[in-house]
Amino acid sequence: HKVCVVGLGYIGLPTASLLAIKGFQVHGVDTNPNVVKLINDGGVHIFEPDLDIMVKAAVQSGKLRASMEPEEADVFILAVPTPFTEHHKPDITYVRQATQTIISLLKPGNIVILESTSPVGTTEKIADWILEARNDLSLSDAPQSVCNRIFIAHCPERVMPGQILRELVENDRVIGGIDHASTQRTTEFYKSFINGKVLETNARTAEMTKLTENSFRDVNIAFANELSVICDHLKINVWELIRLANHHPRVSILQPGPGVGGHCIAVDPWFLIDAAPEQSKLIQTARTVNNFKPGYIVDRVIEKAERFKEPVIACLGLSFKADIEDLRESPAVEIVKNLSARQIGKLNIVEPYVNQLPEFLQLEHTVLMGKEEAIRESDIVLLLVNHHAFSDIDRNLLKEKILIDTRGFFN
Ligand code: SAJ
Repeated sequence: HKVCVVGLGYIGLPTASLLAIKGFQVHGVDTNPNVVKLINDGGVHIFEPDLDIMVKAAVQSGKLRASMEPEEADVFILAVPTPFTEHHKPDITYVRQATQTIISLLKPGNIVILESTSPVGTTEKIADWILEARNDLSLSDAPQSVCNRIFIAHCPERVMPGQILRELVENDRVIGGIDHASTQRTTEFYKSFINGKVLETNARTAEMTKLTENSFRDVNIAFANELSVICDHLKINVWELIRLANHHPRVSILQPGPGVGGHCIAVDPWFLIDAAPEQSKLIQTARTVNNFKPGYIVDRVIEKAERFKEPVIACLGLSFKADIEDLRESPAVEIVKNLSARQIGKLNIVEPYVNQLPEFLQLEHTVLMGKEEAIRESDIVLLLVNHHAFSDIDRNLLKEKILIDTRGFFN
């Protein structure tokens, strides 16, 4: 079997290399020439534990090759970004473009799989785009057209950054075909390289399942974040509160933090809200609660900083969550940017996963430092990311400091 993976990002690249390791001939496609070259040289452009080793092995085995153009294959996997516009509308331009690039290559018997998290109805749109351009292909099981048929399905990615390689193999997968035969063919394909269960449904339900999973998490984090604000008001330790409440057999509260970041949990609920604005009140409120949190933290820091003439604030962590280097859509970045714009003092920034500050933070009053040095020199310590690398921080260093611990890390 030959597989063509379109989009070599956080999902496409690990999937392409896993398939290559499992023995498929894999052709990876990316629109960025630097990414293509790097991968063909056995390198990676994203950080994910052990991904570098896997890509290298896949390329060296001769089973994985990348280019800017797709090639004929048996299976096509689309793993391109599905961002939202500034008005919170889903933007499926990349899915459309990726589909356009493979249309002329499709042959009867091919399977086209959409892995990108997508608004409900996207898989049906892919089918429409393909069949509009290729009237020689069909989705029909009628005897006269069966030899022309192709298979189209959605199999939403479900992996967690930081654990992608394990979850890619172990997680159960939901597969929703545009019709029953598409579901079956796609199921057979996934069963050949993953260990998790493969659960069959239709395309719209599969799309909705993925959006539901991430909205579930967003709503539950919002609950924890709301508790943290209530607890501040009532002078109760929210971390202790949650720990105690979670001893109840049917209570399982998530952890509050500085806000919700990344390109999934903070984005996907909008796909549901856009499709059913009147029916999605709770999901909308969760977004509001989580988006409120960074500004709330900034206000808490400013309150404390006012006591000092020239406050120095140690900001621990920039990434959107623990133990990864991804700064995109990070509430920690939003907070640090905001503090920096207000010029309230010097910011000693600590982020073990980067070698230099992103350009927008390269300012006179911001400096990237080692953790202990940054804390020693500071008046206020602002913990933003619960990186494992912070766990050996000498607690004595914190004694004289004002601590704002957004993750309950030092609790
Ligand atoms: N967060 C909290 N408190 C928590 C858990 C998370 O504040 O208790 C914050 C994190 O710090 C981070 C944000 O939420 O800023 C999102 O982090 P995450 O770990 O919840 O999720 P992601 O974005 O890394 O990955 C999610 C996963 N979805 C679910 O767990 C339902 C992953 O399985 C999906 O594949 C991924 O989104 C995706 O690509 O959609």
